[in-house]
Amino acid sequence: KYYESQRLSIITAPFSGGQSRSGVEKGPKYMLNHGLQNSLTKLGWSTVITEPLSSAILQIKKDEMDQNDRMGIVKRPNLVGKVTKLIYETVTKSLSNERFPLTLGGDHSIAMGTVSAVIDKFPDAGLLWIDAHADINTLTSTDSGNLHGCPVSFLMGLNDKKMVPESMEWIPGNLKPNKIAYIGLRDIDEGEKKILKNLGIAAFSMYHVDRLGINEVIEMAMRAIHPETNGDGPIMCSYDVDALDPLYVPATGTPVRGGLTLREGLFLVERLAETGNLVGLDIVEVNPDLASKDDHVSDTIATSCSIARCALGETLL
Ligand code: Z70
Ligand code: MN
Ligand code: MN
Ligand code: MN
Repeated sequence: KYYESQRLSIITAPFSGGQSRSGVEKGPKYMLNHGLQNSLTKLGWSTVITEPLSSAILQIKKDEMDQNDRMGIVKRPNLVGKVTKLIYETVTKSLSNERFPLTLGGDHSIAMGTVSAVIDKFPDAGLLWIDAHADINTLTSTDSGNLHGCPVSFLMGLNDKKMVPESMEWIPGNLKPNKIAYIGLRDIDEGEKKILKNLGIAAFSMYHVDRLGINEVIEMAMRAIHPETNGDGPIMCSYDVDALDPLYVPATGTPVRGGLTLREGLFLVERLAETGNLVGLDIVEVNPDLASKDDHVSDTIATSCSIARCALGETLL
């Protein structure tokens, strides 16, 4: 239904400023070195690589990486605001050229840019947030001050306008609570639980995956974000690799045991590909520096590239 001409942009987002562990900015390079572009070409996608942060980031880093970029405990709000705006503009350009945006992170703060751009283009898009974490902390609820734990609150406009730093004022913040569903949750802060509950957000944790099975959970999630059409409508998928069990993705910033199996994690995106409704995909939180054994890096990169290929039709006949 969408992207029938099979055009795609791989958008690199080598950004680590939304959290405190360096190395996650190396994710895109590792995935590209694994041969991701070539494998997508083999699937029939005409693919370009776009690097929104290649030159700008260096200057921005010099300006902002200093200790002054803080708002209370919130770390690097100006840097995150500027970087995510650049990503937003690049995803917007990709979409206006009818190219599927596949964005490679980087930490999950980059989704402020990618999801905002997809919603501009597809106002009725629903968001599937695949993650061990809810990433819905606000500027006041965050305990860590890491903005990769907050992108959903900005996408939904939950933060007090007077508190939002100028650099983040560009975020439309128009995502409605009934347009997001989570899959894979298992490490949620108390403040986040209250937000999810108060807003009635569809949140499928590992409990639901065990109880209902991944197939039923996906169908329920799609129906939650597109209730009027029984699940049929454009879908943006923001995929944090820590949704998967650390067995398959050990090299990530915040591994949490008891996650999705490899097949559950791949089936999820295979099903999205099958619907023809997927209009954008992020793959984030791949951190090659956080491997304690040699094969941890290759396992993590191989799994992350599989997510992209399955989402883009590899296993469809
Ligand atoms: C916590 C916070 C988070 C990923 C950690 C953790 C958020 N809720 N997200 N790792 N990918 O800091 O707000
Ligand atoms: Mn996570
Ligand atoms: Mn926590
Ligand atoms: Mn996340």
